[in-house]
Amino acid sequence: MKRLVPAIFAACMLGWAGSASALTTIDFSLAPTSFTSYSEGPVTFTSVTGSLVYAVEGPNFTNNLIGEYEAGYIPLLRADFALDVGLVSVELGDYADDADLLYLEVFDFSGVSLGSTTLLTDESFEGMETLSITASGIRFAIFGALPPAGIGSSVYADNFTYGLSAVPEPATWAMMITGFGLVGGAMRRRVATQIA
Ligand SMILES: [Ca+2]
Ligand SMILES: [Ca+2]
Ligand SMILES: [Ca+2]
Repeated sequence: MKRLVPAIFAACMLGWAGSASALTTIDFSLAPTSFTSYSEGPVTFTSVTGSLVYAVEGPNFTNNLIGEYEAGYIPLLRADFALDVGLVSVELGDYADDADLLYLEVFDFSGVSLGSTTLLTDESFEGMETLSITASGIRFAIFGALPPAGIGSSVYADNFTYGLSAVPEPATWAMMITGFGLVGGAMRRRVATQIA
């Protein structure tokens, strides 16, 4: 029993850590060539303006998403989650024909921003950069490129990654409660032995 208790306790802690670090990446190899809404698992991709989104070859030579470009607005993409998410990461990139202000922002279920990040690439940049945000209770993300006048335009998006919030799942909770109970029981027995 004395060896078993630390082992169960360690297993509980590993289970908790495991639920926080499980990441899923969507590489858009299964996405249709163009769509207004596309779901993969618990994630649904749309454009913020309701326009078409294309799955085309990007600067990393695999399928990327890119918003339909129309003069006068900057196409932004949106990902909605069917459950709370604790991490969002996306690769954004472009070719060397303009400067881009890469952008990722995450929101809770009521639309309150939980964090945002940007990265300015210059006109000579060609390729992909990774933007990521960790926060609890993420329900949707908006990503692409922001305007300042003169820069900003479409950018390509790929390898959209999300991780579930760091909340122990029911099975983990059950294991933890059992583990704490065993630890408590062992401690009580140790106290009883000392008194005797
Ligand atoms: Ca891809
Ligand atoms: Ca560019
Ligand atoms: Ca661009």
